[in-house]
Amino acid sequence: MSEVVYIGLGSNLAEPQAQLREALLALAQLAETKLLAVSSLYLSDPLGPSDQPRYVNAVAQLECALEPLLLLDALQQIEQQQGRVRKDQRWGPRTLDLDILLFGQRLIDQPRLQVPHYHLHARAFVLYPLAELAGALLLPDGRQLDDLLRGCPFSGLERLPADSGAMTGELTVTPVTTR
Ligand code: ROI
Repeated sequence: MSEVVYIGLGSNLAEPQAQLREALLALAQLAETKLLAVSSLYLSDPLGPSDQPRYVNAVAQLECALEPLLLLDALQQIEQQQGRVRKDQRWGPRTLDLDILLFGQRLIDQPRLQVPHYHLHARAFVLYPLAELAGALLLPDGRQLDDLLRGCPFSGLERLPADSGAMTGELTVTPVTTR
């Protein structure tokens, strides 16, 4: 059975837009997975230490028949391929972060994976791109995306124009901009 999955993408090192573009190409090639849509790209102020570059963030919508932990393995492999080095510094800069935000209507609480993503509700750089792809989303724990958006101001965020980034060229997913 396939489920609709939302992945958060983030990068603030080594040409962040190119990192996201590479990652989207890799997501489009995953087994048992179809890339359905990609949000706009957003520039965002760093959450965490402020002496790091701004991030580029986006959200991708997949249809996925892999089990969640297998998808997590695949995402971590993409992060590694793109030079992700796990450092000691908490919330430091990174070449690529791929987070499973939502996996169908599943609630997952395992050591390696918590879904919905723990910090989803508090992160404008996740909620606003997610809202582009999924207007009236009901989370599996009963929360409404609209309510989360109301509690999370659009601050420190800048939506980049559609032609500026990851979705051009051989990747033919149309950015969905309903908001
Ligand atoms: N800050 C922003 N703006 N975007 C991110 O993707 C991001 N990712 C992280 C931390 C370090 C928490 N800060 C971030 O992992």
